[in-house]
Amino acid sequence: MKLKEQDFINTYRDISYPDKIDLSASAPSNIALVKYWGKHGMQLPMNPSVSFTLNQSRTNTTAHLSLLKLPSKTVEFQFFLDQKPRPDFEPKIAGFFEKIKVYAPFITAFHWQIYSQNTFPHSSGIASSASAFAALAKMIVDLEKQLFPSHKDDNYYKKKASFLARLGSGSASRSIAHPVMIWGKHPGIPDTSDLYAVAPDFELHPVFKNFRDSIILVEKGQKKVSSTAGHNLMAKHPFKAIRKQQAFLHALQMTQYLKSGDLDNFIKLTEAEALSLHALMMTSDPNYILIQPGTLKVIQLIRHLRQTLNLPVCFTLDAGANVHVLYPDKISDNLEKYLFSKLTYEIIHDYI
Ligand code: 2P0
Repeated sequence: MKLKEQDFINTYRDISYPDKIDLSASAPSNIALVKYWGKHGMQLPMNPSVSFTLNQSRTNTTAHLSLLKLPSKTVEFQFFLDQKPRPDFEPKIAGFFEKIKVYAPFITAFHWQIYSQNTFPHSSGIASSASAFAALAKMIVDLEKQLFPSHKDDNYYKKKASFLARLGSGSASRSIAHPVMIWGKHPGIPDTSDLYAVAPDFELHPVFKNFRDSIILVEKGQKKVSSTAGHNLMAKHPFKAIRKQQAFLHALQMTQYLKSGDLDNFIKLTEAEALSLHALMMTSDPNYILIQPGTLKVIQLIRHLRQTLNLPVCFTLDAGANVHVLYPDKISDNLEKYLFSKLTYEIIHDYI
């Protein structure tokens, strides 16, 4: 069932809360196959996106809640990353709490001490906002379940977690379930919504079941241009209309390939999407370039392996220089021999 914004508002009042609550949640990162690039309104996507959910690259979060004597207007919290206080992260989290307060008013009754940890190295260039906000959103939905026993089913709570995560970071909406998630309303894909991501209504074809994503860290460190700034540049992008059209077509085609197991077309489309994303950055005003010489070198090696050894391997890119290498598990040895061992970059081997 499709849910509306009002369906996510918690309307319970006058509940007596426990003095102390401990919460924990874990959420994975995800890699978009069809990219979310451009947004409007309250974190609504310009076009639908389709992603693989990763497994190893995750954020694990715990929170110790203490009941306040008087409920506060804003959420009172402290944030720790790897056990160290990180006030520099607090404005973004405070903004998230502000946006979700109306859907989860009970969060203001407590002081939150939040401890977060990523399983991937800090400053590896892997975006942590998707897994971080998904973990926080899952925790808040768990709290709602504990405080307000209701008849609502698991499906509702998953959608609510995705809805809340979206308000923290768009791509976080897709880090709520696995192995494939679709975020954004598409007339040709059932049950899709701009408000939250959903798992498709079909089984992922076995060809993709043991798929791997090895992330080649061409460039570590903070992003030079934030994704939020990149999304905003789409509002007046000269290719906005054509990109929308392309992404709607690609989202539909991608779901068809994931269902039918059409690996050749999956490869073609996945790479086309990655290149479209970076072409949009290179043609915005102002324009910018995130790929590095190393990115192109890895891309050329991957294409060479496909042509000469017929290996079903392809690449995709996030908003950065790192290359995600996607391939079935059964060609891992070949890739180790002909690709990974030839590179000096650090590599994070993950799977979907
Ligand atoms: C994606 N990216 O679909 C695209 C492709 C990066 C490249 O969504 O402003 O951190 O927090 O909603 O989700 C990265 O942007 O941006 C992103 P906000 P987000 O994964």
